[in-house]
Amino acid sequence: MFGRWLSRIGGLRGAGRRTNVALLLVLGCAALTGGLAFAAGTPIPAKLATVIHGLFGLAVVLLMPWKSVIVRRAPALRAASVALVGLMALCVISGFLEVFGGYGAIRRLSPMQVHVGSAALAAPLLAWHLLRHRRQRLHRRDLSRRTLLRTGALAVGAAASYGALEGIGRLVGSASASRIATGSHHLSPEAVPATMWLFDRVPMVATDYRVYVAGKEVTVSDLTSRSVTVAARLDCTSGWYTDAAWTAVSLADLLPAEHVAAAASIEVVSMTGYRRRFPADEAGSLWLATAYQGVPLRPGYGAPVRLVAPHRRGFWWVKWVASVQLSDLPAWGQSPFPLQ
Ligand code: HEM
Ligand SMILES: Nc1nc2c(c(=O)[nH]1)N[C@H]1C(S)=C(S)[C@@H](COP(=O)(O)O)O[C@H]1N2
Ligand SMILES: [Mo]
Repeated sequence: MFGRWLSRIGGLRGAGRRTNVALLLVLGCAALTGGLAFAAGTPIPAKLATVIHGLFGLAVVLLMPWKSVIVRRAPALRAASVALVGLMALCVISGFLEVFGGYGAIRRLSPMQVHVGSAALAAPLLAWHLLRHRRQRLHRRDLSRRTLLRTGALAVGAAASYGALEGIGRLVGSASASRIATGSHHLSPEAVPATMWLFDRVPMVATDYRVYVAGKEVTVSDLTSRSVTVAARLDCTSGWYTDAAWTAVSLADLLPAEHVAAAASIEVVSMTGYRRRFPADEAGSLWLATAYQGVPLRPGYGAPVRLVAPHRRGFWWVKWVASVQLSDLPAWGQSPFPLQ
């Protein structure tokens, strides 16, 4: 019955090359906007990226009836294609779990980690899939009124599904209703997990720990004695955020103003090698913290010194800071996301 209804509105029998092209474009845009959602640290760009990402994610789901017709027509299914389907299903299901289920780790994996992980694993399989089925390009005659209408229908379908899901989420009081612009869910300051970006490890810390700030040694007690209390939101891309108070000193108070003015960027390096580079003019909004909620930092959380970067996502908040260096390299001269 449902199938017949679908075939009336869009012609399921018309599923074919154009479905594949549409799916590829939509998947590409989903991956791109997902990445942008991770990169955005401020509310408006973050909201734009997450909403548009949600729309593309839902468009992937809406194309499934057509894609499944193509799959059923195929003479044989390759193992790689079946794995690709499995990973895409995992990606979409974990995406919904993240939005509606809230932050919750199962065996130390959050839905968001499964979501991005499955998308990343699917990428090489998708590339392989495209090589095996490469005669799927767009033709000039595809730019027809009919294609335009179908694209419009897909966009309207995605927007309507998005609106409906958000509405239902609000009505039933699901976690989706209270998520912030980046999509993250609230955790109390005490409940925050010690979080690694990828493969970093908690380092051993010497008792006479020193931080090198523009080449000068600074002790932990030097930092603490110059600190103030900073309220900041730590918003991790694994799907949680917390509002907490940090005891911290501004990099603008530690670095000579004329050197900051002459530099292009500030590189903050961890004892582990993990590092992030910031535009030099952000010095005033970057902080070296030694305590959290009035208590000295704990080992997994960056003790004895970590960065607090209130306007940026969690992966910028370098833990176990070993050095802060001014540099002539531009801030964009780094990988957009850490690799360790
Ligand atoms: C390319 C395959 C991908 C698909 C098909 C996909 C699909 C989805 C879907 C269906 C949702 C739920 C949307 C909603 O109901 O609002 C979602 C949420 C989300 N995805 Fe993806 N996604 C993909 C890749 C990625 C990547 C690569 C990232 C990050 C690097 C990402 C980050 C997010 C975020 C942050 C949310 C939560 C957004 C919110 O709270 O509104 N996604 N995704
Ligand atoms: N050296 C180092 N710093 C790091 C990370 C890391 O893996 N290594 N993870 C980052 C990420 S992804 C987040 S969300 C925050 C988490 O801080 P927390 O452990 O205090 O929750 O630290 C950031 N700083
Ligand atoms: Mo994070």
